Amino acid sequence: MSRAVPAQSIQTRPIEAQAGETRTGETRTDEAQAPDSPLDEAQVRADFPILGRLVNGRRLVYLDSAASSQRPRPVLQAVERYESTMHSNVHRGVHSLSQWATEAYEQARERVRRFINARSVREIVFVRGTTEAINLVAHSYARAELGPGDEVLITLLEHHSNIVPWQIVCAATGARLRAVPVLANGELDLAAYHSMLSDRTRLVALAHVSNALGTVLPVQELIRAAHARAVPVLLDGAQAIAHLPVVDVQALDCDFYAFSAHKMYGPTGIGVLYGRESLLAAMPPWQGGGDMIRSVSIEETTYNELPAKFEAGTPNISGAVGLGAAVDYLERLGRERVAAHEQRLLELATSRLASVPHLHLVGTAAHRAAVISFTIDGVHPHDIGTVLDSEGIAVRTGHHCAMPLMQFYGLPATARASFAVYNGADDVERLVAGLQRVRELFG
Ligand code: 7TS
Repeated sequence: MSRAVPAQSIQTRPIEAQAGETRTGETRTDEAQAPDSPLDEAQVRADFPILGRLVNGRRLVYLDSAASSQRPRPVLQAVERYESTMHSNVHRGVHSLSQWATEAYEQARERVRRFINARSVREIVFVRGTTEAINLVAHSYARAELGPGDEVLITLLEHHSNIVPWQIVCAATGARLRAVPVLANGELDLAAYHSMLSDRTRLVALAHVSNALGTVLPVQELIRAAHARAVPVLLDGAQAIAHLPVVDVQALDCDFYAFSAHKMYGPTGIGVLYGRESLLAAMPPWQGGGDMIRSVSIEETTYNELPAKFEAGTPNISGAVGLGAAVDYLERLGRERVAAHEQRLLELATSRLASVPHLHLVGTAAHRAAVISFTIDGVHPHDIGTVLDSEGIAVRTGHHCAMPLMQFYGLPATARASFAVYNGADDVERLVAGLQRVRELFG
């Protein structure tokens, strides 16, 4: 069971061809753009085939990228090329397809390592997504570390996937889950964080960016304070990874970082757990099966090295390939340019929505990613979403899997517009016009 495939053993170079293909003009994003020039909106939009379709007779305005982003042609092509020219199982065979598949899978891991600046590919575990990454840490790391009297510290603005796994392990171990409150504007109550961090805290788990409000947490300060007490920190990066100008796990000095490919222009069913190698090495496997073992007898099993120890069973190989292509795509666009584009949209949308009568923004933190939650007096958010859909505009309505936060605001739900690289000022105008229509229909 070899993990590394010697380059000279490969007859053709399928992955290089794949990467090359995305550079030959089949995608329209312009590599020659100067790093500080603005994003070419028309070119980027043309990369996403789904944006060409009509919804209810109107050009689709997709403002639900926080739930799942769309995929550009280079990602679709990379997955199709993998599936149609090199699919086999990984880490198993001497035959060529298995070697190509293994190389494709492991090259994707290296791309992810570089993307988040991890020290080693041993720190990059492929999982199904953010949810599975957090559950892995909860069940492998926290279950062994926690006992009665210990505390896990989260915040009130977490997605359910950064709440429920901790409730489950706390119930199993007798530990206590505590949530740091937020301020009315959606920022974290920093004074409360510092006072709640204590000798009992064994783990801190925080959203890097809130999915419901867009708040960007000052994670470096929060991590420094936790580390001063030797408490490890997990960051839920689901909403950060595709939207911040940089995510550098070494600069952040976080211990775990979780994200999903489908929120960064990659496929569903694949995501990443970054873990500091010293922690991952000491953690027991979570799931047992093929690929995660070195040798098995009925009496005893020895485990494979990192990261295979945490990747039991046949993985999502084409998903990893698609994730690798999504990393390339974001890097070609330039993450700073993407973040600047989205910040301009956020400013525009914030000021344009302020012109809609009886509309209230929920969450106005000073540092926000391009997510806007809002309510309109007298109109249920689901009705807002339904009317907008009839106009071809996709937003999410509901509690955004952040029910404790909604409770804090005394709201059952909000409408949420979340922006991505393919949105433009015209989308903001369509949203504002759609909201005027909501007002007309609901008086
Ligand atoms: N953490 C955050 C901050 C999220 O926004 C989400 C998904 C998850 C975790 C879970 O990610 P998954 O890929 O494992 O499902 N957020 C949303 C959302 O805002 N609307 O739909 C899903």
